[in-house]
Amino acid sequence: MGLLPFRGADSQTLRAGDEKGKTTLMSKRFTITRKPLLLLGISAILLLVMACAPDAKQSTFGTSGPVAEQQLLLFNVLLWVMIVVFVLVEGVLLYAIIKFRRRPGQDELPPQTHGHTALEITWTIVPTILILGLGIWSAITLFNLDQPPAGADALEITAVGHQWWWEFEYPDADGNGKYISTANELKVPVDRAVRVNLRSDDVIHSFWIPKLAGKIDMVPTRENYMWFQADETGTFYGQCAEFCGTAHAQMKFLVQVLPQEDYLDWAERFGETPVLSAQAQAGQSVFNGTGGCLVCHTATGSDDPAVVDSRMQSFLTTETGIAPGPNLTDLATRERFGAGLVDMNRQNLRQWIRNPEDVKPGNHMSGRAAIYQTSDGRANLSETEITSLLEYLLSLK
Ligand code: HEC
Ligand SMILES: [Cu+2]
Repeated sequence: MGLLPFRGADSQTLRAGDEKGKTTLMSKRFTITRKPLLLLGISAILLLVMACAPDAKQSTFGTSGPVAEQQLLLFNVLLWVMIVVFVLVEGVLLYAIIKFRRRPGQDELPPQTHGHTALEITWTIVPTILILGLGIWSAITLFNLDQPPAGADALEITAVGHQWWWEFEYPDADGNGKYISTANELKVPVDRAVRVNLRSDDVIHSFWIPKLAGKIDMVPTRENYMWFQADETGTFYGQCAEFCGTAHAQMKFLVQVLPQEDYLDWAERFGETPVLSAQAQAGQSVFNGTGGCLVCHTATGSDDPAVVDSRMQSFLTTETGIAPGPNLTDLATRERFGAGLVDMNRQNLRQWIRNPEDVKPGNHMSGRAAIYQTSDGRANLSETEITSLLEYLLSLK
């Protein structure tokens, strides 16, 4: 029975000689390949099922806002309609293949017919209605999700993609015209629509917060936009979804969805001068002086757009020295750093300062900052300097 697929060949070639020998040879070959195939099949199914876990941090199957919800609904309906059509069509096909197969001893052609008007009309009209319906509904959803609902008082944000981190600008963060620019962690209020303008300063990136909204590309010289709204507070995970170079897979970000008051509190306090211990003050001197951090990072409030532009110009026209770096003003309030890559704590931060290349290969900090142009790529700073620098960085909140 296991040799069923080979029956046709068998009955012709085996009759002549050693029937038994041939059979065992074939069944042996069959068992040799079956096991890895089975394992492969099981792992493929497991992987597929794991990908659907709605609780996974970047799963699109567990949504937390209206935009992602409508996109998921559209996806689910399209998927299930297609599954039903697939099963129906393949089912009828299999039924016909089996039921009308050629039987042994049946040598004449069966009666030949051509066309069946009722059937042909049905299988033209039903798919047309399905495709038109789903197509029109997809287009309606697309237009519905284009802009936040009228009168929603959306929070306006501009997200700029850089190799390989995110800059976030708030033209009016607190409702009183306060401009904020920060990086890698987007803080937004819960239950309020957020409209995001998407730009890129270098190559094409794609902005994606799987649980809140689908991805939209960030294309240099062209401004795109999208919006989302979070229905619950918490941390959401974002990811660059367009290959943008060496550290593309490590170009992540976090969205901190805060209660309204906490968000406003953050916005109002952003850029206030932090309290610095004596050691942190020593760290600040390293930051502004020997460390050369100031060349690429601002740590005392929002970035001046003109300064960001000039850093960008240097980045484009020189090999080393300057690159636009993430704003560090509220670094210590962030849960992660390195563009969502590692947890924010003293130990990880120390590792980053010593040698960013170890943490995030290819990044433009170790590639360009003067202090890392050493034979082993480690910071040209003493341990005392690094320790006070850490003290300073951890006071930035
Ligand atoms: C040549 C420009 C440049 C210099 C100089 C530089 N950095 Fe950076 N820095 C960057 C870039 C670019 C990134 C983003 C790297 C990435 O995530 O790919 C970065 C990232 C960081 C981050 C992580 C921020 C986050 O939110 O993820 C910290 C912290 C940091 N730098 C601290 C420093 C300190 C401290 C110094 C001085 C010792 C320094 N940098 C010098 C360009 C620079
Ligand atoms: Cu990217």
